[in-house]
Amino acid sequence: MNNYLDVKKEVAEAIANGKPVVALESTIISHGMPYPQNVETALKVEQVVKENGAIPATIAIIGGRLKAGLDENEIEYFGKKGLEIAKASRRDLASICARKNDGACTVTTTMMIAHMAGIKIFATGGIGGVHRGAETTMDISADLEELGNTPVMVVCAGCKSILDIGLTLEYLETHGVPVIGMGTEDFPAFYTSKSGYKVDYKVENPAELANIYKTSRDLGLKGGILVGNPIPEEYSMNPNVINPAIDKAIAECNELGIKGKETTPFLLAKVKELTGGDSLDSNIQLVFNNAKIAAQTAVELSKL
Ligand code: PSU
Ligand code: MN
Repeated sequence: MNNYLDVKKEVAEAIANGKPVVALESTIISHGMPYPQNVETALKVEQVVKENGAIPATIAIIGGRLKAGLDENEIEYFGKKGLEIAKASRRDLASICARKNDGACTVTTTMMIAHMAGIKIFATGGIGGVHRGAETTMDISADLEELGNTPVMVVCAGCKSILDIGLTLEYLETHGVPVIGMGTEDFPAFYTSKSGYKVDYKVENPAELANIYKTSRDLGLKGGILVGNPIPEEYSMNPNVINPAIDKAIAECNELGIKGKETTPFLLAKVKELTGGDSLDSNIQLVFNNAKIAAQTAVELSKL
């Protein structure tokens, strides 16, 4: 297959036998949450995938090796090292592998490595997108480009309004990426279930998601599919708390002149700081919820 790729034994066996597998990202471990909650959450997410009938494959780069599936020690290593591990997007992949460095995989590189390994379904928290003010900064996440090119289904809780959600959806439309709402007409906004923007199609269950994915592959369409799975009501945040925190984080980011790959981590950390533990708890719960839907979709897909 590929000399840089290591597929964990149980993941490789599942793929070879057409059994359900779900990819999980590692930027959320190293950069998205503090230690030790990041490790606890990463292990629990794997547990949720298993409870719902699929094999988890957390994806990362270790010593220049592309890893499809980590063991507990490797997850602990990623959680402990945290921000010391470089965030790896598409443009970083060759340099990180050539130098035998570690890399925390974003949605982009998780999709790439999942696809190399033959994994079709991926669960995460939120995706990157078109930043507010992108009409002058041109700051658009590589995640959107990857969704346009790589045939992996990404189950997320929408995107945070640190982004321009309307422009993010426009960009996805241009690149031919279907945006599907899991049980909703509204594209979710991560901490809250509604962004005010509509999805392209609403589905009622994971079997429908599996059917759309399979049909997309049968048609030979090249890109991915984005699923917006709203945060469960009991964990959703009060918009009057979260929105001012997001506005404040963006204002500070602009004042400090933060740019490029630092923008998203800065905004995420600032929002967390301003909203305290509440947003962390919501963040953890929505990832579990996405892992469940992704696993159930992978199970349905394995029957088709
Ligand atoms: N948005 C979130 N949570 C995240 C990220 C984005 O709400 O954890 C992470 C993901 O790994 C995503 C990456 O793929 O940030 C996007 O970074 P950028 O905007 O620099 O492309
Ligand atoms: Mn960017």
